[in-house]
Amino acid sequence: MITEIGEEIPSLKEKYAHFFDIGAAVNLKTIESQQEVLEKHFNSITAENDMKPAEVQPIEGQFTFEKADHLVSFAKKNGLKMRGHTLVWHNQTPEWFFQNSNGSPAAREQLLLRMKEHIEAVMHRYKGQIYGWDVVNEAVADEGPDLYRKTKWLEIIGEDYIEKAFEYAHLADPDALLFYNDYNESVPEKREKVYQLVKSLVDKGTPIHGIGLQAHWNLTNPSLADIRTAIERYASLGLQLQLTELDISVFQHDDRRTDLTEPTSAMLEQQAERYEQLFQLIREYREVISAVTFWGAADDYTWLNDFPVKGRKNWPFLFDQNHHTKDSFWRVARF
Ligand code: HAH
Repeated sequence: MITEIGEEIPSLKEKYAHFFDIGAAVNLKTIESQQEVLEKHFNSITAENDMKPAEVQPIEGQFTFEKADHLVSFAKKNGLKMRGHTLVWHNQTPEWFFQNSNGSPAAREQLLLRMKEHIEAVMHRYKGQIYGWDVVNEAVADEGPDLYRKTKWLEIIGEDYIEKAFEYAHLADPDALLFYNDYNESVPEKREKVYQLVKSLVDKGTPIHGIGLQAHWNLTNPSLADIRTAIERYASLGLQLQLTELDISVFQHDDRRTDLTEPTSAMLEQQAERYEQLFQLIREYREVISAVTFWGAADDYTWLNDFPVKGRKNWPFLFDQNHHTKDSFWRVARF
């Protein structure tokens, strides 16, 4: 495909072949509607929702792998790598995990067993097809003095639920790369907590291989300096890093406007500048960053539509609604 100015559109995954994988989160709709862009520019996918506990084990012992299987065969057919998301999380996890049939809270041993069986079932099914997993997602508290987010996992099992999850995952598939994944990961206060948590795992000899920086960012936050510090800090643990859910919202955190039907040109310019600076920075860290996965592929579909503001669209990616390259794309691809 040739642009108006006669320049051929380079493939992002080819441009970045010597740096890191370029991934996209997908679902059953987007593997069809975005097939071309996925095939040309990406060499890795993640299931946006279809491998979460609520999707694969909605009822105890009843596994529903149809959607996940379909995404795995799409990856296979197109020669894409696949990362797994996610095994242990406080969200999109059915209540049955935490309860007995009479409604009373599950005991620690019961919940550990359920965790182990869940991890085994999912990882065994995709062994050899999924190279790495977000084993624990979002276990750190955003604010305040607490290190651990208050969840049922924590409440019932205690702080060692995290290391247990990694141990079970390593037993289930010793070849899989195991990640701790979180958001607000570059905010200094939370960064130090994530560092402390992961350091304690490493010090205990827990099988963990990487940290996933979700990278749900916007046009100004976090600062490049904070992103750099987070990368340096996490890398000092000797683990590999990935940006696992990258998107750059065109709205500031407290912006609630819902009137825009398309992004302003100022937004697009700022976004392009931001993407350029970000990729310049992360190219410096190619030795420690093994993959950069966007939480979507093109602006026609993003989880940020309606979140966190209902009735508001967002345009966080490198490709527009029609899958055409944005300025943001060219600033990432030309270097
Ligand atoms: C992520 N949470 C999840 O990891 C992913 O599974 C989901 O599809 C989307 C985002 C991020 C998050 C957030 O940005 C704000 C509040 C809670 C969670």
